[in-house]
Amino acid sequence: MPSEEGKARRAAAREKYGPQLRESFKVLDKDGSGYASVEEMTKHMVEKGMVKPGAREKEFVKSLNHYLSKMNYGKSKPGELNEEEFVKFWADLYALFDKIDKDGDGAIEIVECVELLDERAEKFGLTKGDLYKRVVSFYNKVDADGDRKISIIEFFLRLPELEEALMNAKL
Ligand SMILES: [Ca+2]
Ligand SMILES: [Ca+2]
Ligand SMILES: [Ca+2]
Repeated sequence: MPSEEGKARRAAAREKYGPQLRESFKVLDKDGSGYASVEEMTKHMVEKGMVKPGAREKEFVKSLNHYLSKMNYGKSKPGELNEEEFVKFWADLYALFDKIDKDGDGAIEIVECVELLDERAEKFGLTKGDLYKRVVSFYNKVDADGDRKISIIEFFLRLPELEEALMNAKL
């Protein structure tokens, strides 16, 4: 739901991450089509070492497709993003991530997760203890490399699942 606060956050993220995203776009659009395909984006992430080839790569493709179809991005060409759409897509993800990453160190620590969900405990009819247990178990799943930090990529890979869990109050 678009709110003034959310709008401001997304605008700030576009400003902050725009230059590096435009830089990435130029590099990854290997065929010079002016569009970033799922394949080009995935390849780029693997080349940069942000996504491990194999199972993680498949998960990345799955998340990407999920959002490309769901969020009405890639309007000018189905399944691909032009430069503006690309910047918007990833900056919006950063905006969401930065909102949870309260201390701004570029990673989501468990305490930041708990803070985020604290206010939902009541809504879900859970005690804080219950909620904490569930957060810890979900956190460990998201934190695939086990370094006790959720990176932007780990976040992206599990976001569809997290959203579903929140919607169905299963978390
Ligand atoms: Ca291309
Ligand atoms: Ca943090
Ligand atoms: Ca991690």
